[in-house]
Amino acid sequence: MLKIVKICLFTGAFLLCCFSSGAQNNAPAPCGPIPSENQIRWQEMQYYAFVHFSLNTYTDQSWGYGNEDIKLFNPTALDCRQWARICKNAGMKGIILTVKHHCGFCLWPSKYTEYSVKNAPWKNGKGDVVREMADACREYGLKLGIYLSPWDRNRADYGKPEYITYFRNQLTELLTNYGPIFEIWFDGANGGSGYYGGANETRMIDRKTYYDWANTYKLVRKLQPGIVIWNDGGDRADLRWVGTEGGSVGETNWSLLNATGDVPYNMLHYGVENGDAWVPAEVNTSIRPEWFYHAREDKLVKSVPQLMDTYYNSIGHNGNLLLNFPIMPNGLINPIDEKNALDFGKAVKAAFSINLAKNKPATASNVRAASKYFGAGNVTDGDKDTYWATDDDVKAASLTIDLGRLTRFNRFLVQEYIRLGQRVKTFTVEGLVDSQWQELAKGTTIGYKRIISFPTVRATSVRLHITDAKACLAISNAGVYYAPQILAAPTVIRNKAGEIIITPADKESIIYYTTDGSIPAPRSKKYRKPFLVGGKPEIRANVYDPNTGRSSPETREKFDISKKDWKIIGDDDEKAGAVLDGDPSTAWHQGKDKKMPVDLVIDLGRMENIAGFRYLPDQSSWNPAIIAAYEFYVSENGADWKLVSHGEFPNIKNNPLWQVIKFTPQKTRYIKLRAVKNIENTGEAGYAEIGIITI
Ligand code: FUL
Repeated sequence: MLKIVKICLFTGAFLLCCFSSGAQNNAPAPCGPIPSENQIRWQEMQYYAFVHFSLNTYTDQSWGYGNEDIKLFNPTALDCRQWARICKNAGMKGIILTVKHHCGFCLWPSKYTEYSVKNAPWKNGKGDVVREMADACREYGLKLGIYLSPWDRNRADYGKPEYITYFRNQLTELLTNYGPIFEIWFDGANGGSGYYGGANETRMIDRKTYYDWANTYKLVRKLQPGIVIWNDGGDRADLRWVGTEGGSVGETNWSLLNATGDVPYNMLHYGVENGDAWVPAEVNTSIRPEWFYHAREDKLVKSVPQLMDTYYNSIGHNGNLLLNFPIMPNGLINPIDEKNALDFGKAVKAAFSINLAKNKPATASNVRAASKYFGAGNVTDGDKDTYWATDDDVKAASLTIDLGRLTRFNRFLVQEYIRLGQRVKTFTVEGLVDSQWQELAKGTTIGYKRIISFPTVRATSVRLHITDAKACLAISNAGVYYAPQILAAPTVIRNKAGEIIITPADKESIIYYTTDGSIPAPRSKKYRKPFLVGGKPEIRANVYDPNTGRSSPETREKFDISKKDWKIIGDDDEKAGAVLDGDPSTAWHQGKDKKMPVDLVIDLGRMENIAGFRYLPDQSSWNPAIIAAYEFYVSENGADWKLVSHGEFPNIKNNPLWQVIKFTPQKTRYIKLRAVKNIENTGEAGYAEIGIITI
């Protein structure tokens, strides 16, 4: 009996084997270029960190010139384990460290230069940041990547063939001594002015030939066979830049480029549909406006809603996300950056940890050879190695997932089986609502992962309808999610006309507000559109999610009189309106070609009794036009002026926030803010907003 069972089992297994290997042989042929194993491993990482730390951290620069004093490098609390802990807890899978930025200073004690940590006061020259980073990554289960700037403004031999030997020697040190390196970053900034060992001159190189990338790549791959190479300057590497550091890649995003030829912005941002090389997109962006730390940006750290946008525009668009932390001079990640990154990680988890389509039955309008091996169920089985495929001539088909009951959702996630290339050109997503199919969203490419957002819907089934593809379909995964609303305090502004505009972080949120000083709640007024309110209103507002019954923290704004009748005098530049539009994100600059002082004169339209003024500098980064010293005048007729206040705005460079200046009450119709000095001693004065304090 046992023998019979054994024979049966053996025969069964044999038949199954024949069946599946037969089915496998019938797999779709690859469509165009396909990823290497290294690229697949990299793509599956999805999210990892950049860390910018160098002498720039101590000089408040973004690019060092190459002559910065090594003695400046002396972090008092440097702790790579803090960086690794934060990255790990934020959901990241690795860290890429700027071991040498354009200034040439090396964070490891390289044998080949004196311009490194070995001559810094930090740890008496015995420190090695790369070693500490590698150890911390190992401890926290993160992968390590290296940013080694090809441009070196310190080296005397930069621009000569000898420098290439130096560069490769350094690569050899880095790729030999610090364990496995998952990615190497060769930045595209190349050649220009610099110290160059004291020459202080401009050196240009031929970006295409100088570095002899082909041989450099050979060396890199020999030393680290598992690595992926990012290069924005030279020969095509494994990964591509997306043409912007703003944190997004195109909604249409092919993981393809041409192996040769120039790569203009549109190719970087959208890929090349019929490209002949697999070069997927890495979206690099910083959690602050700049890459290196500047105290003045402490108030400009990206918020959770901003980071979520970045997530949908990178990972949700078939890209990987490389998010930068600028390290502070003490050697740590700033607590605001830490909090926002961790909260962002939690928001991603809250949105994507429950796949409502998991293990749900799926059917398709076509299944390759009508074989179970390529069946629709493969997209909901949670196995990344199985996929639904169609017959060779079927480039449009639909897949329906039965959710089993009325289900609330607002995100659809879909993945192609990229081992066979990237195929899908267009698709729609539909929901079965009240027994009717309703279109929820449309999309173009899919690639490794596409996440599509739409207003919350309640449906019993979801249908992916692929409307066009380059070849038959191979879809490995589909998911349906309900992402809770981002309950961040809304922004409240009052425009020039005196209207109140309230904007939530999440388009779906319901906003409640009050104008009588009471706490906003679901029984308060619901905000629908901008509304006019007179006098000096106080607005309190928050957002509310009826699905969870949770509210955001509130925003409380007290406004002074309306600016409806105000006029900027003596300047007819249309953009000047930005000063009075109530929107902190718009700004106007004047006096670019002038010398200080620069005056901003405003006619208030009638006599007012004022006891102070408010100034908000331009909020964009790296602008010199922030007023540092001022005089403030009043006038009844616009001709005879009286100085009522003067002085400096303390710490405005580092902290460009609202400045509030009070003085003894004055009756006036005209006001004049005179910029006496800006933070860079140039002739330009910039303003995001100007206000007055009336009594
Ligand atoms: C740029 C560099 O010039 C920046 O300083 C920064 O390192 C960024 C990641 O790449 O091209």
